[in-house]
Amino acid sequence: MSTALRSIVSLLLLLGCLVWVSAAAAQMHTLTPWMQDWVRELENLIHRSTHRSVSRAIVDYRTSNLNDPWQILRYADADVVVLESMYLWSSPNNAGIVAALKACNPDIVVLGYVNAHTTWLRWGVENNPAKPTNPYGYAWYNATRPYWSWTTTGDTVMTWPGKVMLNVCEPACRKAMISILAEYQETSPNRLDGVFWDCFNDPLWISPDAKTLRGEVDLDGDGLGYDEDTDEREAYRRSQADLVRETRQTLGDGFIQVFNGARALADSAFAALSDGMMYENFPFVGFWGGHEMAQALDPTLPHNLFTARSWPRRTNGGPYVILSNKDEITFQDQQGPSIDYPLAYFNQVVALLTDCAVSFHSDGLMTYGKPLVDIDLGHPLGPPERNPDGFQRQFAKGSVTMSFAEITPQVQMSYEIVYQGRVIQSFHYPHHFPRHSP
Ligand SMILES: [Ca+2]
Repeated sequence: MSTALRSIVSLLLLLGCLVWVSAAAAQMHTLTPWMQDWVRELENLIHRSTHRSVSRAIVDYRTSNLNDPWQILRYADADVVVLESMYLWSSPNNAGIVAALKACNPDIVVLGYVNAHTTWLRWGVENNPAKPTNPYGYAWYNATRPYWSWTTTGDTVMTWPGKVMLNVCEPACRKAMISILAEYQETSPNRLDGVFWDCFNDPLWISPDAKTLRGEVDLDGDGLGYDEDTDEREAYRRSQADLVRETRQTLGDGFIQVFNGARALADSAFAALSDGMMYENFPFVGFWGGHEMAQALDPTLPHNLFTARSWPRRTNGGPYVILSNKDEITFQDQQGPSIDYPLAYFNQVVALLTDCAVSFHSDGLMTYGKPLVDIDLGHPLGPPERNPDGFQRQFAKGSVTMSFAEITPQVQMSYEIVYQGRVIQSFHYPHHFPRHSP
């Protein structure tokens, strides 16, 4: 099926869905419980643009198949979507998916997850050169194969299990990486709004799971390990900014670049090169020592979230500053049972205070997620105000109040969200409302 035909079919199915929802909503009492949930969720989606005070991101590294109207509707509900480029540029199932998302939500921003300094080993091994199943990954692997990096004893540098580090200090390496992005952006049925670089750290970060290296990382091959080599560390730092600038030269100023990793969260000059940044595992990346959430909102710290949000560019609709946390805390609540409470709900409160976006997830994985209900307080009436123990902010139809008075390493805050005089969501450990699920 051609891309155009596929898009038309998707849209027709979507329109069918909406008509069905309208009809089904009128007959709600005749539906089974799961169908009632489905109808309510679809109604939420339909009313998306006027019923949400928090910008919503979907950061999903895992979902490979978006090719049905239901999936399109779920993802089109977001303001920003980050999906693995391999599934956008290589999967024939997903051809035209970006156009379908934009047909549902013209304002949606779709970003492709791309490697900032690595290649998957499996992208070379798994593919049959005559018929690669992942042509984008295979092209990336081959284009960057001359630029693998090595240790002082000749071992391959891996920064993540199965991911080889590329020598991004080498201009030709960056050129090869960018040429693959440009090629697939130009030729794929999916034209992205930009990329999500994973990841930029300073100093170089290597996953504890990948630390089986023999010898020391030696990007410049001078026999001196990265940790002792001042020039090498500076070259690596400089290469990250160069990669961003060179990508902008090739793909244009309007091509969005969002950074993952800790560097932009503390380095304002580097963040200023971006269109946004993600706090992965917020607030546990970017803030160390002491209570991380209190640090994130401490106006006396130079990299506090109120300040850091102002660092990225605004020329492409941003800044796209995303608070992501896939984890949950488990505790006995007011009625005794053990419950799992997503940390994303604390982050949603922070987003209401700071105008950041929140990414919810599911099952403790970096995949699709959403809050049970969207918070609809209308527009903010001003900036947040400090109260004795935390912050509050007034909105046209309600308010949000949070406090650090009773925090523990596990409990990030207490909070209340009020809509038209009524508490609609709250957390006062171990009490929470709504009780069955936040
Ligand atoms: Ca060296």
